[in-house]
Amino acid sequence: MKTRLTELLGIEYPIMQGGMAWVADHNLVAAVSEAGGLGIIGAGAAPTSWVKEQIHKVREKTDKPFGVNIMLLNEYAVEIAELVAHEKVTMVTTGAGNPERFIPMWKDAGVKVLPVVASLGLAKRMVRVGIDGLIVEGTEAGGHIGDLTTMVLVPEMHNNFDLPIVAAGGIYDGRGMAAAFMLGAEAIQMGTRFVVTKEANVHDNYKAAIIKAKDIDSKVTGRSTGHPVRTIRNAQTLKYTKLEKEGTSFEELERLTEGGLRRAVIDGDIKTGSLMAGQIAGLIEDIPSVSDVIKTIVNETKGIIKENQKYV
Ligand code: TUI
Repeated sequence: MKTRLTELLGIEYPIMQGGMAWVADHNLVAAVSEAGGLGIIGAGAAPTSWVKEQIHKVREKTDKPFGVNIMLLNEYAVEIAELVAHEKVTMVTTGAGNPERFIPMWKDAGVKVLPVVASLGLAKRMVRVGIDGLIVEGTEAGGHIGDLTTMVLVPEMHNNFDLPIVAAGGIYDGRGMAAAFMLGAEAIQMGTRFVVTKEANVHDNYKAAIIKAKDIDSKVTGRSTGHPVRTIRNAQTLKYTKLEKEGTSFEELERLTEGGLRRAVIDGDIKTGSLMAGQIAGLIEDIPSVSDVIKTIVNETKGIIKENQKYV
């Protein structure tokens, strides 16, 4: 499975692991990279020292390439951006904002830059500054999201740029990976699928909630405040939706969800925690190892692509 992205990043399979806050630590990242994909540390809201420690711990476990995701709302985003350049991490991804101002520094350090985008306008600005590829994330994804689906966004970006595209949002098996290739992507990124693996340091309650989730359990809150977040519905989303309808201020709504992801991932509080997960939560039924996830999806994708030859 050679694509421009396996070549660019020096990886065996065009499969990346989303840089999820509180979830994507050295353990998960090293497991994904060791299995031939690309693990990505999720800096989330963490301080710079935590990210530095994770980079060093991944390097103790594997000599394979890996990346760092910088959530741009993090108060230490500037420092973490500098750390990534200093450590010469293979690649950096960004979320929840515009990383334009950091791009020249990363390029000078030889760090590959693949921002996560959810709309064409932002992608155009970044391409002008000079990036190596785009992670195109549809609204099916978990956590902080945009409006458009993966099905529409990937061809939209493919029409506009001659850059390798990573499709994200709504992918968890070989059918999704093959479909992403058909839409013009040259790699996929998965988040929720990697949350529910043996290696993910995530509370068992969280993994169980994803396995239990049905199709309609995926909810988006915060559309009215301009900060839409997809989670699995629980007492917290119910309360949030009610307050949102009543026109509660953004600040008050923020207070309700503050620390919610930590509560869910670390404490296993599935009632008032933010159970961020993509729409595919409804389809996930098992807790495999990371290497089984990667092996299975690669085999399924190859099988589906061969099988579809019958149509031509
Ligand atoms: O970033 C993500 N997913 C995330 S970040 C996160 S932590 C968080 N928790 C609560 C509230 C806010 C953040 C959980 N999940 N995915 C990548 C992504 N980026 N999706 C959408 C965007 C995005 C949205 C708007 C990127 C840029 C943007 O534009 C801002 C601008 O400055 O133009």
